[in-house]
Amino acid sequence: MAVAWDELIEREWRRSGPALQEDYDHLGRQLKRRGVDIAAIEARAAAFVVAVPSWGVATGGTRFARFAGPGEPRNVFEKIDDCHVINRLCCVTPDISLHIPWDEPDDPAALRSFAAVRGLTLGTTNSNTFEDQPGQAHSYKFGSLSHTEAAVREQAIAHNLHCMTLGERLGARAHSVWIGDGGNFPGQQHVRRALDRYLGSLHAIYDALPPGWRLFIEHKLYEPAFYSTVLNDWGVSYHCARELGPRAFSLVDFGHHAPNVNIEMIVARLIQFGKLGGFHFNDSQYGDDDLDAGSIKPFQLFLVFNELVAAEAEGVAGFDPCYMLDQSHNVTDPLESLMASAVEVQRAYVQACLVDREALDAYQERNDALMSLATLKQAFTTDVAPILAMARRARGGAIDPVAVYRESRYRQGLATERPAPLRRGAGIV
Ligand SMILES: [Mn+2]
Repeated sequence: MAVAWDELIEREWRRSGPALQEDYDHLGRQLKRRGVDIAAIEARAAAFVVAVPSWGVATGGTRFARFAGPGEPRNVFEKIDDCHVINRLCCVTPDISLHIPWDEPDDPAALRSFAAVRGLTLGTTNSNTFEDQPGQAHSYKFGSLSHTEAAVREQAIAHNLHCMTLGERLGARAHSVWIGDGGNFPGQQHVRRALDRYLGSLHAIYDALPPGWRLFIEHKLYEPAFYSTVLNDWGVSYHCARELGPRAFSLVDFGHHAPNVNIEMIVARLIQFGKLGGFHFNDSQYGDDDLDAGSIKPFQLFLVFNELVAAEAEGVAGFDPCYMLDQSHNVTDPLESLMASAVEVQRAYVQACLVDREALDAYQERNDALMSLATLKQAFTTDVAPILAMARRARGGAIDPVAVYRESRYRQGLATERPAPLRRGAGIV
């Protein structure tokens, strides 16, 4: 669907540019009083990158139902087109995380160049051994990499190796292992043996990791298994990453913890132990709700970035986290949710860049609890929207990505261009 983005963006600038400039200049003076150079912060905002998942541009669902929207992408090329619109407007998502086999291309080289001409890369592959594919020899109903039967484990290992071979042709640099292994009933699994089998399978995958690649594993306390999971928490994830070797890292998905778990503490510890691989951003009220990043607990998101920016500032060795959105958009236009979420994640990063670290260190040394929090709150309550908008503007993006997207009527155009048969049924993605 061809849209005259430049024209729309210029029209927006004529309409909203003067007010933005005024807000930006005012914020610049305010930050200067705090000893902060707004241009330097804007440069950091502009350098920030968060990947979007290929599967995220299609409408998600719950165990109850899925309500497909108009103009859904029908193949991976249309998904890349949608990802391009997101990055075109918010300028923060040039990388795509590809799910195999949902978005497996027949011709990897063609997909890679299709993405490249749109300024996009395909940085990570994600395996799927939590559902059966047509014609598959063995079922994953009772697990994959940790299955009791060696033949099932071997099939799951082979799929992961296939993902990495494909990823090399796509220009990827990391592989993320997805599993649904676990038990639905107490006693169903010998939990220690299941973990031993999982780790054995992971070793085979790790040994085949292409040069320069990183391997990511992701803990989750429940779902699809509802009583126990093989990689149930960050401790087990850390243990496995350490057992595997220096190129294996733990991912933190915001929805994969019990309510009230202090996620920023987990992040700090993984940084400290050199095993933080990156993030799957989303937000959660009860469990793995897959709500939009920053929609429920923006302060938590900020506190996580506070740990990340501190590690960056202190030059922690090997610190190089990979950021990705991992959400299921059930009631919104996925493109709008992804744009808004990318901006929320970038906002938390920029707010964390405003923390007066020297002052915070001094308050911490003096055990001044109240002023330590006040230092964080000063950064968190600063409205950095003008910085984010100017960073987008400088790179040809929109001041308000969602407003320009709606004005473009891109979605309405797709409804005609991509007629889809009515797909019933439930499903997370
Ligand atoms: Mn995830």
